[in-house]
Amino acid sequence: MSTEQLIANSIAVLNANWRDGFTVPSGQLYPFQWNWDSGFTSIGTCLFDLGRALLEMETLFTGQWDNGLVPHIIFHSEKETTYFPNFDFWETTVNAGAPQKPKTSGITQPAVHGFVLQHLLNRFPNEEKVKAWVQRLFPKVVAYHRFLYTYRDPHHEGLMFMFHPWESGRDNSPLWDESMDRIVIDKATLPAYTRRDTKIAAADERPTADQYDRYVYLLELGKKHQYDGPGIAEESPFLVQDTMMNAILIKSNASLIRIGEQFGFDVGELKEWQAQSIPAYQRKFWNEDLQTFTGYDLRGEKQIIGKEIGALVSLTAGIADEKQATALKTYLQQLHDRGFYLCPSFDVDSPRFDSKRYWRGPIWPHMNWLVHQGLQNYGFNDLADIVRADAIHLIREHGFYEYFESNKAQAASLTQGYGGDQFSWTSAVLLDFLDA
Ligand code: 2M8
Repeated sequence: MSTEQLIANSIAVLNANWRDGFTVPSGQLYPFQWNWDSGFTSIGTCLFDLGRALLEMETLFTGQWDNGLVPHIIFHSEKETTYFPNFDFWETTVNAGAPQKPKTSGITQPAVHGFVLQHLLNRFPNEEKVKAWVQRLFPKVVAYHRFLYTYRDPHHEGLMFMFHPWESGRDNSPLWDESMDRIVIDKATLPAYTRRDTKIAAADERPTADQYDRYVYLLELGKKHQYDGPGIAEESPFLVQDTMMNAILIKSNASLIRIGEQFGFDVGELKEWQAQSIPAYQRKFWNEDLQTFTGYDLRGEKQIIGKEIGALVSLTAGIADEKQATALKTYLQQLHDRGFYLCPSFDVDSPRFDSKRYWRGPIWPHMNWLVHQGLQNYGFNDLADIVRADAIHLIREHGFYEYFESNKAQAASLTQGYGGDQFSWTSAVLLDFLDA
């Protein structure tokens, strides 16, 4: 397929997934607005419809709570019943500060918004409507970061925690297995529910039934504590400081500081967060044996051992020092040399690696977009080019899927990707990659 055709197809996917003011990740599988998906979508949409890209983010923030939380799903339509858990299951009315309309979930996702504002400002530095948009959203994004540092950092370390794997964006990563295994399910107390995802995507590419029970358990725990109460940190068996969520938060802090300085906002609080977060990340997450950053299990009080895609986002945020960056680069270079597309979402040598199951091994193009930027930050341009080229190749050959096979030998016999089709962030980051 020619590059012109690829661009036309990407735009067609994004147009088909556009609703009234926002973009769904994939029409069938994910029929609402997802938080970090919208950020990546704006990065692609701005290249052919700037007004829509700006509206996407504004619509997302209509779901912001009084405490600052930006929820992971905004259920703009209450009639759509093909997704579980829907708004009625989340019951966010337990928190008086949750909006009545639009209805939302009660957890969050990676804090991409700050760097999305900066990205669009860099692309359109002289557009008055972009500058006005950035200034309108700036206080809302800062309020969201304040939520994370206030409600998600009980020991005031400068590192936020998550209490549900869905918050990480990498729902089913093997990193969460040990924490998830701690959850003892009592079927009698777990509310009855029916999954919808496995009716749309292949069951062997999605989380298992046991994992889903645990997702529901954690949702109920959040609900019991109004989704922001201190009881969450006290009780949750799943309590993790994640490498990627914290790296993205740090990257967005840096963007907000630059934006604030450009437009004359007070950035004192942002600078304080940043001054604490970067050294804390370095101190707590680096693992010398593994030569990578690892998240921290706050409940088990130990590092979460595993080589995984989230650690690579430390490059994007400029957290890694030269030695650490070189180690991360070597890890990727070796995978490339061994016949893998970059960047597999989990350690290909681990017994827990699964090249086709959701977040346990496959390639996710928006992750390539983040890692590509990170490698460029450190001047690893040849490898950055491979990361970009692999994403473009997989989409060109296998279609606009949610994720892709990482093993080149295995991929050669496939005609399509995995998970949902006609996927928004796949199309959006492809547009940005092709525009570079
Ligand atoms: C996936 O997550 C949702 C729950 O949020 C799901 O499995 O139902 C993840 O890949 C997540 O990162 C993504 O934002 C979402 C929509 O693309 O799908």
